[in-house]
Amino acid sequence: MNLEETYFKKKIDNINILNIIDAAKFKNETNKCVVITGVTGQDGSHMVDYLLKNTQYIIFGGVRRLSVQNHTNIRHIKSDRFHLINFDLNDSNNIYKVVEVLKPDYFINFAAQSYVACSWDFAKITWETNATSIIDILEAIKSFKPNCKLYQAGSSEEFGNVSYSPQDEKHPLKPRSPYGASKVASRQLIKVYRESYNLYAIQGWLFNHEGTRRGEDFVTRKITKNVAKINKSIKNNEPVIPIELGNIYAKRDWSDAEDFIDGIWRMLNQEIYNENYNGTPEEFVFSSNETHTIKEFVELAFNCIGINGYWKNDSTDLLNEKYFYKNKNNEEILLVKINPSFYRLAEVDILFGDSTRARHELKWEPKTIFESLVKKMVNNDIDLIS
Ligand code: NDP
Ligand code: GDR
Repeated sequence: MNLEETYFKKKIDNINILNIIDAAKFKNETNKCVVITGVTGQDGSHMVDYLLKNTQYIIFGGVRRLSVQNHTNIRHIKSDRFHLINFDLNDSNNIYKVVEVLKPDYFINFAAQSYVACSWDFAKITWETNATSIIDILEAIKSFKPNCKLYQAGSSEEFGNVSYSPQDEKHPLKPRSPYGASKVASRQLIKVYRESYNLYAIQGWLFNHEGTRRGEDFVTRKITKNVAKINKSIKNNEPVIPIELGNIYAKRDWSDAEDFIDGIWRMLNQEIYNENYNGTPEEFVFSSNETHTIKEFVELAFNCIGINGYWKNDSTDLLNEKYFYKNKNNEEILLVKINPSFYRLAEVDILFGDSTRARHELKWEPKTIFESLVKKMVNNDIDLIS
């Protein structure tokens, strides 16, 4: 049995992760080749779906070596144009080999230590993963495939302690966490390499984007998952376990991840989508242009299961704020309480984007509004536990 037969036989569970040399055998002369890192995560998995649907490209999805696989977000993908490769941002040699051997036309780097809250506990690994490794990617592209287009995932966290709202491309970079600082560093590296070596290397500023594949620690998914559990408990007359949250007054500009994937692809192909393109790629803000508190997200999520709750607070002690509803026996049931261990050492109080430029120049338009996003996430979590 040859490599291809063996591979596709096993591929049914997506368990076969190729070494780079074997992966290169799936390249061909006709189809362009894309490396996407972080494909087990939210954005990477959506980008694979998007490119399989909208292009004929061969896609190599980077996954890191783990003892227990976490392929939930990519398990549905069955395509002979999609292959998994061993990839770890913390290994320079691995990065060089991927670029040298596969010589991709696009390198889309979604891999990151992406959780802001734990970036204080893992400041060094956050820096090495999100910033230092970008030098390796840039060096490898410069040396082995200088016409490869590079997308590096930037963040609204770079704006941090904001100077004005809404934040646009001109807003100063004022990060508040090791995570935010690491994304500012990668932005500067990308700029230096773009200007020094004329690379098509860009880093957009993406505001929070969510969906059914969102990691369960991020606040939106944490809320929708727990709302689904509470819904089940109420239906089964079981005790309700309240959700424990940190700063519910923080404001975020939330969008649907799938809308942003389309925006990233437009940013990577400005010669097609931007009629003002002059040979130098631009970097854009992507946002919903709305901002909401965590508190509002909580209320909307509970509305999706027919609960209109009420907050009780003590203005002298915000940590005492609680969210309740009255059940059919008129008993007061606690749904949400504050746990200070979820507070951050330094908070980004408000993120509120202005994506006017992307909408005009790239003709990008989001499809999903905030209320629909919340409903989609709650319904998905209800389906998952039923
Ligand atoms: P996720 O946390 O869902 O996915 C991150 C991915 O990176 C996972 O596949 C993870 O693999 C992988 N990864 C982590 N460390 C390494 C490593 N050392 N080597 C290789 N792979 C690694 O993030 P999102 O999909 O939400 O975000 C994608 C990118 O966009 C990230 O860079 C994030 O910082 C950035 N971003 C995200 C925003 C958002 O709102 N979602 C907003 C702005 C920026 P594993 O599954 O093994 O852990
Ligand atoms: P964020 O997302 O830090 O914006 O980073 P997260 O959902 O973790 O936090 C958003 C806001 O909610 C507040 N919060 C809580 N957060 C979490 N995780 N858990 C809680 O219990 C909780 N209670 C309140 C936080 O303090 C914060 O203000 C995300 C990531 O995807 C990054 O990778 C990305 O760069 C940015 O969005 C834009």
